[in-house]
Amino acid sequence: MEMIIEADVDVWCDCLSTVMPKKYELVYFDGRGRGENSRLLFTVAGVSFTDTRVTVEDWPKLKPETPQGTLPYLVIDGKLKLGQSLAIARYLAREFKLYGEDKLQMAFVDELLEISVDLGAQYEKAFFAQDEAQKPELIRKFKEEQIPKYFRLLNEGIAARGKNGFAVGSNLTLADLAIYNITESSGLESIGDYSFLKANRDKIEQVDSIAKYLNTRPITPF
Ligand SMILES: N[C@@H](CCC(=O)N[C@@H](CS)C(=O)NCC(=O)O)C(=O)O
Repeated sequence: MEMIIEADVDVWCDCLSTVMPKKYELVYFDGRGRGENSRLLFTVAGVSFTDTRVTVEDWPKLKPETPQGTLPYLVIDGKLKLGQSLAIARYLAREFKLYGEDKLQMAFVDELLEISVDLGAQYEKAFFAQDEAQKPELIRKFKEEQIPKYFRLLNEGIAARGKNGFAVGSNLTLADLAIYNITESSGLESIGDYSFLKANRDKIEQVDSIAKYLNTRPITPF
């Protein structure tokens, strides 16, 4: 399945067209998972991209053509393929100036991004466990132990690094999007207990381009 996601041109400046590659294609499964941070970056930047969603049936024949045998990967100008979700997200965040305003802010963005990755690893361990018999217990532990631990870390991080609801500094960055994405996957039942995290989610949902995207993106189980 392939969708061309047209940019909402009003939200981004003309100057990008002179420095940006002309064409982007993001290739991932039909889920949010490791692809969604990049889709959100395109959305916020107002940059069009082709959103290619590979089916489980088509995956074995595509796998050998991917940079590291995994998804997602990004195709730039129809030729250059970049693998690894974090490399892609960081590249796009730098290109779209969504990586913080100075080197220290960039480090803060990385700090929160890495916490979201750690939480994502715990989420995968529980929800994608191969052993079906063990799965309910792993999910229980995830909810009772991992969510409080990582939501607290994210909450404290936002309190320490952000302003006016944003995770780092006073503008939207990759950190906001990574936190938005992983908290959605982890489960939002207890988010009200974490006031900075909750305020951050609310802030991101109020961004026009994101609100529009959330209303139109495919609904997927992960
Ligand atoms: N470190 C890689 C991990 C990529 C990864 O494991 N992707 C999974 C989907 S989320 C995948 O491609 N699974 C299919 C396979 O390994 O054959 C990244 O962040 O991009």
